[in-house]
Amino acid sequence: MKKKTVMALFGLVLGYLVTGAVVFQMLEQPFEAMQQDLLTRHRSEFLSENSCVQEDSLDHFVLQVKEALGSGADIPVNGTNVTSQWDIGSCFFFAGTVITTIGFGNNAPKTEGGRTFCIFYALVGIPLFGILLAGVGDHLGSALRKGIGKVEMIFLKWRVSPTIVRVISALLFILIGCVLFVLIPTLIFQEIEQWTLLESIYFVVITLTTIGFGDYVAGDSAGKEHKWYKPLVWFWILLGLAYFASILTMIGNWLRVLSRKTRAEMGGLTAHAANWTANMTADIKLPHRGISLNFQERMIRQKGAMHDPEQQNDEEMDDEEEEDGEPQTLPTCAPIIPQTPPLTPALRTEDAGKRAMEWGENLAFIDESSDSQSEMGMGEGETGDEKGKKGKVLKSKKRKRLGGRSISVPRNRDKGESG
Ligand code: Q6F
Repeated sequence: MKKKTVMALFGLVLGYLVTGAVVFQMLEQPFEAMQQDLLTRHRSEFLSENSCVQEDSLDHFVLQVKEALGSGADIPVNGTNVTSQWDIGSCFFFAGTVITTIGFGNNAPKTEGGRTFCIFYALVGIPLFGILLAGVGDHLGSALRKGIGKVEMIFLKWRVSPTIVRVISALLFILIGCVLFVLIPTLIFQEIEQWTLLESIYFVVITLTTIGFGDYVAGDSAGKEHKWYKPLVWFWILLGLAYFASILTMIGNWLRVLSRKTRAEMGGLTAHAANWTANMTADIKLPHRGISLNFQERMIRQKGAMHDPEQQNDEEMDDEEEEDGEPQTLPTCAPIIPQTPPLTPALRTEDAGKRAMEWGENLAFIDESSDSQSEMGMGEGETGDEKGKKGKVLKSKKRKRLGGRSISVPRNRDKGESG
C-alpha cells in the first residue's frame, strides 16, 4: 500500500474514532452523572438514617468493599453461598475466554503465577483455537453452501440473472446465519438469563466479534438448573465465532468495494496491510503443503493476470506492486479464518482447503473479486465449478471498471492484530 493511502486510511480511522468518542460521550455521560447523583443521595440518606456511623468509617468500608469486589470476592447476601470465580467450571470458562480472545474480563488472574501462566497459555492456545475454528468454518461453510447452492440452482433455472442470484445467495447466507447464530441464541439468553432483547443481542454481538466487554456473561449466574446450557453456549461460541468472522470479512469486502468505487486512490486499502500474514500463508506455504491444486492454480493465474496489460492502467496498483514485489492478489477465497496457521495438519487434506475456499467465496458474494475467479474459470476448464458460473456475466463489465483486481481481505479475528 502506498504511504499516501495509509495516511488517508489513518485519517479515516481517526475520524471514525473521534465520531465514536463523541457519540458515546453524548449517550453515556448523562447516565453516569445520574448514577453519581444517585450514589451521593444514597450515601447521605444512609448517614442520616444511621447517625451513629461516622462518615469516614463508612467511606473506608465502602472502599474496602470496592477493592474486594474488584479482586473477585463476592458479597455474602443474607446467607447465600458465595460462589467461587475459580471453581473448575469457571476456570474452564476462563480458559475459553483466553483462547478465543473474547477476554470478558469478569474474572482474570490476580496472582503472579496465574498471570505468568496466562501469557504462555494464550500464546499457544490462541493459534490452536484458530486451527479448530478454521476447520469448523470449513464444515459450516460447506453445509451452508450446499443448502444455498440448491436454492441458487432453482433461481438459475428460473433464468433469474446471476447477479441477482448472487445477491440472493448473500442475503440467504446472512439470513440463515443470523437466525442460527444470533436470533435463536438471543431468544435463549432472554429466556434463561432474563435479559432484555437488547441486552441479549448486545451480548451476542459483543461476544462473537470477540470484543468481550464482560458486562454480560452468559452462564455466570443463571442457568444452573439447565445442565445443557453451558455446553450449548460453548457450542454456540465455536460456530458463532466462525460465522461472525465470515460476516466481518464480507463487510470488509463491501467497504473495499465502496471505497474503490468512490476513490480509486483508496483501492488497495486494507487489503495489503490486513493480509501480509494471509499472503504468506496462502502464497508460500499452502501450495507446498498440497492443500489444493485449485488454490495453487488460481494463485498462479492471478499472478499472471497482474501483468495483464489491461491492468497497467491501474496506476495505483502498479506502484503498489513495485513497492515490495509481493503478489498483490490473494485468492478471493482465502480461508475465512485468515490467522489459520499454515502448518496445520488439520488443513492438510485437499478437501479441507477446497472447502475453506468455498466458505470464503460464500463471503465474497457481492465482491468484484469473485469475478477474477470466474475469469479463470472461463475457458480454462474450471467450469465444473458452480462458482465459476456466478461471476461470468459480471466479468467483462466489471473488469474494465475495476481494473480486474482481486484482493481478498480475510479479516483477522484476533484482537490487536495489525490486520
Ligand atoms: C461460565 C460459562 C460463565 C461464567 C467466572 C464463553 C465459554 C459459557 C462463570 C461460556 C461459567 C462460569 C461463555 C463458555 C466462553 N459460560 N462464572 O461457562 O464467575 O463468571 S464466573 Cl459465555 Cl468462551
